[in-house]
Amino acid sequence: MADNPLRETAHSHMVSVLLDFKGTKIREYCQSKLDSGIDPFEIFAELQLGLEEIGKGYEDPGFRRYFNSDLIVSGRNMKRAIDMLKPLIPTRNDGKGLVVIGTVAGDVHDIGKTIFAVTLESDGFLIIDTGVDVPCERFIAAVRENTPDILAMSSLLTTTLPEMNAVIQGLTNAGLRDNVRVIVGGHAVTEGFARSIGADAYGRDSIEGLRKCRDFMREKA
Ligand code: B12
Repeated sequence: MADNPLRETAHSHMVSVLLDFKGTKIREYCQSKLDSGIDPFEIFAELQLGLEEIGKGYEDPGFRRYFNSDLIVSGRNMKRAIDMLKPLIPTRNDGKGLVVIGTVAGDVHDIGKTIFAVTLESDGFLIIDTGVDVPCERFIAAVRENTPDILAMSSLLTTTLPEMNAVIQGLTNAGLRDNVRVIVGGHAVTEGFARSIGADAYGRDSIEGLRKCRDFMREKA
């Protein structure tokens, strides 16, 4: 585990909480934030900064060195935070729109996708979460069977970006593309990429994603 910093960083405390192998610090961290009246979504956003720093150190050893084990431990701790905070977020279930969501094939990152799903749920959308590493055919079957208003796909790996294109092509070939709006997001996705594959929208983060999903539903009304 990396505890030999090359450089003290802005988010050192969050990083040490995220890299706590036992998982006790993350619970204490979330509880102390809640006790000071901080909103669960704000806690997610803060922790995301810590994860970004770990990601930076994983890819750039000159910054501060992190390893695969650090990605695993920080991912587990972030999941603990989601498990602890999610029940505190009220869901509205007022049928604002139905969203099928998943992380594309080859990619097992599920934290961002889950936070986006929780954000939508708290705003009144109904969610069908197909999970991670979702093959193209499963996305298409979920759209055919559930006729959602929106299909939301997440990808954190540049290597799995082509999957998003394959799903959109698959929807077109199956005659389903005109009935569903497609939004894409995740660390590897850019606005330009979203446009190039013919997605209807790109969300840089869960708040921008929510705003665009609301726009879809307004246009449909
Ligand atoms: C934790 C982590 C892991 C954990 C994930 C645990 C889990 N249960 O999810 C584990 C250990 C599994 C992992 C594995 C790997 N990882 Co990883 N991982 C990370 C890390 C540190 C954090 C990811 C995260 O959860 N971020 C926090 C969330 C909240 O952010 P987010 O996903 O971007 O989501 C936000 C927005 O993007 C948006 N969003 C997300 N999805 C969607 C979808 C829609 C529709 C919308 C609108 C918005 C939206 O909303 C969210 C909230 O605002 C990142 C670093 C980083 N900077 O992201 C690397 C990172 C993503 N991993 C990386 C790599 C390389 C890997 C591995 C290949 C490592 C390896 N050699 O094995 C494997 C791949 C495994 C696989 N096949 O998927 C690279 C990817 C590089 C690239 N360009 O492809 C990163 C960027 C690290 C780096 N800088 O090099 N990883």
